[in-house]
Amino acid sequence: MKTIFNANHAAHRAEYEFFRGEKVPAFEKPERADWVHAAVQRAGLGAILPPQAHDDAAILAVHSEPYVRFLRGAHAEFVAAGGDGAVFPSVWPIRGMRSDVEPTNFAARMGLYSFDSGSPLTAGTWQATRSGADCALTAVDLLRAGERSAFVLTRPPGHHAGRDFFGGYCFLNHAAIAAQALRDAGCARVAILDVDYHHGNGTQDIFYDRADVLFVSIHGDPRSEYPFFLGHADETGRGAGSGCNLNLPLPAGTTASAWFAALDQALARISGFKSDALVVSLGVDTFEGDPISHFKLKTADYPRMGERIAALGLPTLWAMEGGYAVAEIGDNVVGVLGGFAARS
Ligand code: OKP
Ligand code: ZN
Repeated sequence: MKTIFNANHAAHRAEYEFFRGEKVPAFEKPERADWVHAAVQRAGLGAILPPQAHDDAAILAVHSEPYVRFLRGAHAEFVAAGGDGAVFPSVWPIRGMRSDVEPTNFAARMGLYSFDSGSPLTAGTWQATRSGADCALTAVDLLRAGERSAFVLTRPPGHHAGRDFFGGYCFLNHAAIAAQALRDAGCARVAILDVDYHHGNGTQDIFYDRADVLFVSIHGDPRSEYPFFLGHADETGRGAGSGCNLNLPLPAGTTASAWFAALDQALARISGFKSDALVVSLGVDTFEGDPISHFKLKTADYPRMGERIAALGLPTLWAMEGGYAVAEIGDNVVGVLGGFAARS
């Protein structure tokens, strides 16, 4: 399996984030991608390639133009106004307020285009996530050329980013960009499987009305786990997309046996959808040692995850999402990908 590595990932680097209002050292840090990169090399998973440049069309197919324009210029705008370091939102248009009028005030636009204050926007954030999109599109090109699978190794992650908002460390939704690009390349149906500990609210938001993209997610129950306000089992899709969204929330503390039972349910639904390709949002924050998550998977469980997913027999694009247990993230990711490759 080839890996498309985003060398620009390190341009996104924050000293700290806000967690429940407290300033804490950032969990989503450059070392994460470097550890995975080293593990891919060590395991001999396959060639590690740089991304090819792609234009904005595929990004604008899933994100709104005003959002992309804002994101691209946001940090420069902050600096021009005298700001320095990372910028955080501070005010949001809650229920009953207007989201349809774009304010001129910068802080107000930060809030219009975000849903939390846990996602530092730094000088290199746009460059990092924009290169992540190029990685995702390069991986799509590889699948189009007949590769069975490809791994998008990037950060920051993407699955919390919606059509017109950032949050949860995510800015552009690389998995969604890939899924849409696969559709535009001729796949009639695409399935997305999100195995990150956190519900992929952004991906669900982007495809919720659509019958051509199935979204299936296994995650910590949002009643107690981030992102809290989406990811419940009764969210099944809307309009033409009714029945094309499956959430499998599990309680904090869930161990491998219950997690793999949910995976079987997820895979049965994907199999019945008869898609032409699969995109996996690959977070390994389901690991027992993850500092911000509460499932109990062990390193030895990850190869089995890849093996089960391989049994679908679909061209598969893997997009890196979460995983914050720095010492083990590489082995866990390569465990999944190696398990998949061994059965492909
Ligand atoms: C991103 B991904 C932790 C607070 C939680 C948001 C978590 C985003 C997870 N200090 N902040 O899904 O792994
Ligand atoms: Zn996560």
